[in-house]
Amino acid sequence: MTREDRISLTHWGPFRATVADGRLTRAVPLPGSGADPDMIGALPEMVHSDKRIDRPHVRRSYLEHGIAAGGQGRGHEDFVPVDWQTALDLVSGELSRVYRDHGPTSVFGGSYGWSSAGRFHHARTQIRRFLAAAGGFTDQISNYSWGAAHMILPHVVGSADAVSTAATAWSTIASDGDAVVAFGGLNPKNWRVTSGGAGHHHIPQEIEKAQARGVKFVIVSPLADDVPPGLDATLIRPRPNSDTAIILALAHEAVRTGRADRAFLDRFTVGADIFIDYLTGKSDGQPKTLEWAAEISGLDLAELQTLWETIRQGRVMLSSAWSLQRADHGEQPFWALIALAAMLGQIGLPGGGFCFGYGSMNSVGATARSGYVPSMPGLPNTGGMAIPVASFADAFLNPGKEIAFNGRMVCYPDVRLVYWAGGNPFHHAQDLGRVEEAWQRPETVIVHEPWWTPTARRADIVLPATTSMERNDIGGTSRDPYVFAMPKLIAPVGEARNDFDIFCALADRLGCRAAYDEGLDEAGWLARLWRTSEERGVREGVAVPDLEALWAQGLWRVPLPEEPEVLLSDFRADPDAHPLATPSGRIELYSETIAGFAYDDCPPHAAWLEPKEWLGSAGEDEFHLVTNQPARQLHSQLYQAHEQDGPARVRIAPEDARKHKLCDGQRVRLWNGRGSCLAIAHIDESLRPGVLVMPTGAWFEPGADGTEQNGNPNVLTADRRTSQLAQACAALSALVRIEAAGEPK
Ligand SMILES: Nc1nc2c(c(=O)[nH]1)N[C@H]1C(S)=C(S)[C@@H](COP(=O)(O)OP(=O)(O)OC[C@H]3O[C@@H](n4cnc5c(=O)[nH]c(N)nc54)[C@H](O)[C@@H]3O)O[C@H]1N2
Ligand SMILES: Nc1nc2c(c(=O)[nH]1)N[C@H]1C(S)=C(S)[C@@H](COP(=O)(O)OP(=O)(O)OC[C@H]3O[C@@H](n4cnc5c(=O)[nH]c(N)nc54)[C@H](O)[C@@H]3O)O[C@H]1N2
Ligand SMILES: [Mo]
Repeated sequence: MTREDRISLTHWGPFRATVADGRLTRAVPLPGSGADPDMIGALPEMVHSDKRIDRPHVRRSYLEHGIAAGGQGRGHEDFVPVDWQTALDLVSGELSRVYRDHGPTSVFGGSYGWSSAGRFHHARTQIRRFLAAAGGFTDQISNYSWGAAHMILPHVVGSADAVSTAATAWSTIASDGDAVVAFGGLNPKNWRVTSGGAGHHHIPQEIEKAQARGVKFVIVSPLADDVPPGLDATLIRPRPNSDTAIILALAHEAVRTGRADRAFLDRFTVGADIFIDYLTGKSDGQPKTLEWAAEISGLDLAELQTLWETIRQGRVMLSSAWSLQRADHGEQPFWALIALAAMLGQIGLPGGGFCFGYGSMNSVGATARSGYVPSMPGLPNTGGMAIPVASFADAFLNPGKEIAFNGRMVCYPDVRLVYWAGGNPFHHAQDLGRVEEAWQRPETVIVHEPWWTPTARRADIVLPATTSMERNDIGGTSRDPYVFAMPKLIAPVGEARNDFDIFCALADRLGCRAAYDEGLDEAGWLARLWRTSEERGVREGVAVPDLEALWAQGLWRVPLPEEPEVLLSDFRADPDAHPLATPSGRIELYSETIAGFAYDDCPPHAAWLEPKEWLGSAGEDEFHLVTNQPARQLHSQLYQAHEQDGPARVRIAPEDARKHKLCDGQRVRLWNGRGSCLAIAHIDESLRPGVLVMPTGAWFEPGADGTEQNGNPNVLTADRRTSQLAQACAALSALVRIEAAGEPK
């Protein structure tokens, strides 16, 4: 029987599914959603891939010897298929042992990762609920996406909303703006994706409207693709990681030319004078002039003068992609951009001020009424603890070590058991050689995965999870005006089970079932979750369909709010009635709190600090490696569905290719002191010389000589944090070398 009437959702967009003989045979983007046909079209291949895990498996020596087997064999040994009963007994036995002998903090269950789009079956939410119910665990704080911003923004503007949930609507740029300066660009590949899946792909139209009204765009990025096609923008290509210097110099220019909006600074900020003393060089002897920034950024002075001319007058939106803060001292470019926006005095006005993430994800700056996509409630992690997200390998290697983190100390736990569901640390973590070493330390590693990912292959016990096609759910994101029903399209592939059902079975064994599932099954939970949306509708006077109607329609378009969002508009309208949640209630250009931390890597006002690795410190033949998000994948997801014709591509500028005698399409090896990987050289006329760009997403596959074979750049990136304040991922500060590689043997 063929059925073609079902709509569902992935993080990369909504689709219409064809199911024949119990298989998903075709998936096409929902018309109007703007979802990428290539990514959607790969779904059948992905769901029915031969990389699916068909039943539970246990690493051979672990099955034979238990924890006495040690962790060295992880990733090298074969697996023995076992039945569910055996696997679940093993897992619950291990959990009980570690809880009994070592306590909850020895169970590492932060399980960072994107999982899948549905809100109920979201694996990371479920594993954290389960481990909280079971007695607590070591969690992970924040994320890889905007970890530095997450920690610095509350000190500066009182909350992290400006990076997590709030943004000035794009529509106000067309209605009120004169110029947009986009640091890190506006790369359309990133709009293919939204956490929770977006029904509406709005940015290209908004940009078109803005351009038609004469809004000027300046893109600041080493890579020309960060300019959306069809946009007539000025491209400025600085050295990677030098943006803070550029932004500070623009702020200095505002002060020097008398353009700085003194009335705004006095009313809405604190610490402007200390910051200005830094800009002028009064406090450190170095005026932050355009010439100074030209030297650091490798730009022509004329380019910086043009940039200043663009923002000097009119309504200006200063935007930064999240990439800028995923680098050494990643807190600084965001703080500096807020400070520059404060100088221009347009924070809180339509089309002006600052914004984070226009270039990073589809739904940022969309006009939508939030709160109608239900979210699965968590449980308190009593007895547990949490470490910064990107510090897990460091923690596995150094139990008992103390690190500074946002004004306090965190002591790493003694991790004995690692439990991951819905993430792929062998994709997302830096310095994978070090992660491999750290991964051997715990006594037991348990992974739920639909596919044999590099992480699943490095587990002791692997439990096959269903994909979102194999269960019922509700999906969407609060920054998008649609909610989706996600009906079960096909039966579970092989013996796969829902993460929720696996945790129910374990909770039964551990005696915490009632705390975990609260007496509800899938249908019960979906009804409970949807009731929260219905109740909100009653409160807000919005007619919300009942669950049955949502199911019948497949989706619901949430009515739009009356006014487009403008970040900090309430504060601007009346800062006394709507103070920020900073100590002063104002935007903090100087933070007493951060001064009190006395961190040498995060001073109390935005400042230029040299990155540890960047072109300014590069030796001859060293390149700055930019590892951006993959165009046709969501991180490592979809890798299994694309034909792989060799390792991933690395872009190189023509003069660099000539210098290293490399031609287009040639196999190359990238290397540094941390590791090496293969790649295919792709000569890119538009790239800034000295920079290599290689997307993440290839499945980690070390070869016999240790060289990673598929082109996973995280063997080269450093396992180093942005600063002691945020302890965030700094993947985008890495120097590497390149050379020709022989043909595969
Ligand atoms: N060098 C470098 N590294 C980076 C970045 C970078 O810019 N540069 N970016 C970082 C960022 S921003 C992020 S967000 C991370 C992303 O890193 P991850 O979120 O870890 O990457 P994904 O590939 O999305 O991993 C999700 C995993 O969940 C599995 N999965 C999907 N559905 C289910 C399910 O229902 N149940 C279970 N149990 N599993 C499921 C998928 O198969 C996949 O293996 O990478 C980070 N790493
Ligand atoms: N197709 C697709 N889209 C995605 C994702 C995906 O996996 N696939 N992942 C999603 C996720 S989880 C996240 S967090 C967001 C991430 O969003 P971002 O972090 O904004 O995305 P990136 O692609 O890493 O970086 C954007 C651009 O920044 C530029 N850049 C890098 N370093 C510098 C620098 O130092 N200075 C300047 N000026 N520019 C620099 C690069 O040229 C790069 O193309 O993307 C989301 N969108
Ligand atoms: Mo991310």
